[in-house]
Amino acid sequence: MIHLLKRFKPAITLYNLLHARQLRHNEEAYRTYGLNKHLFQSLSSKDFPDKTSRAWLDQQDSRIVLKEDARLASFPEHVQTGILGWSDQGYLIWEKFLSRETIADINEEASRIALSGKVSITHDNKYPFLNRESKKIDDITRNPELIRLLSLLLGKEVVPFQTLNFVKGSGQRAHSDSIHMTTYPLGYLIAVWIALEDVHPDSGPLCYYPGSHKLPYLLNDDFGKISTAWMTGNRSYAEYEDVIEDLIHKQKLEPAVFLPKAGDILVWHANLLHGGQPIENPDRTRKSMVVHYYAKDVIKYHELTERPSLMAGSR
Ligand SMILES: O=C(O)CCC(=O)C(=O)O
Repeated sequence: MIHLLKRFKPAITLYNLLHARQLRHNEEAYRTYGLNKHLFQSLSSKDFPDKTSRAWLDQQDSRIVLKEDARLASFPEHVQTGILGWSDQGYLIWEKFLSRETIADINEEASRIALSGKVSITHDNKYPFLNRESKKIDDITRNPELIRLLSLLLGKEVVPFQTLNFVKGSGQRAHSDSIHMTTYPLGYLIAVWIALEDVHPDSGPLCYYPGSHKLPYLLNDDFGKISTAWMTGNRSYAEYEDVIEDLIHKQKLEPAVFLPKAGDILVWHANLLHGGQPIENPDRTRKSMVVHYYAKDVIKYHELTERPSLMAGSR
């Protein structure tokens, strides 16, 4: 019953009406991109004319356009290499980005909030939106050096949307974040994975598929999730994951495994396939935090659920 209600478009509109203030961030972007819908209505890729990324480093090669760019020199040398390889690889790693003291602070804040029961765990292993509960965590998401890097990669101002904290590995199957957090034009999401402890290979590390961001974006229609005037499409998330798994086999993509030290970060592209490796030792923790960012001035929504994104404190 709940499942049907979540797919019923008038119920989505009602839910959105109750969260009207958090939808205002889309107002100007609807005008900019000529979207003739009300802010409260459901939204999916069917409402847009194309599935092309307009992010500048998808349209041009970072190795060419950033080689002589003065902004490059302000980043550590290994990060400069990552930035230059962005168009080709779809990810970069920044080692020792956060100090051990900052990591200890985040871990302390995360445990404090978890123990307080203020935020409930989702999908068995994720604490969402701890940035709304802790100024220290929120400050990390707004770290000026990080924002400078992400804005350079997207070619637009970025805003944090969501944090996800993990104590253990996610064991999540491979996916592109653009099925969950979607933009029009496409390509304007970017994510940062922060190691909150040294990651052990048995703990279910993050894995990712270098170069997979260049594959076409796989959205609802591409796995048969077809909506009607009244209902959003009826396909499960597992069916999406099956299609991605097939794609990985067909394209013979090889995963890379991220085994960072505490404080290292990995930044990934809106369409880079990634997931969590199986957990070999369930006693091991894998403390980590993901921050998802949108470009500020694009349309932000959730393709899977066909809802516009709610941005707390927007405008
Ligand atoms: O940390 C992981 O294992 C996966 C996280 C992830 O897929 C995500 O946040 O999009």
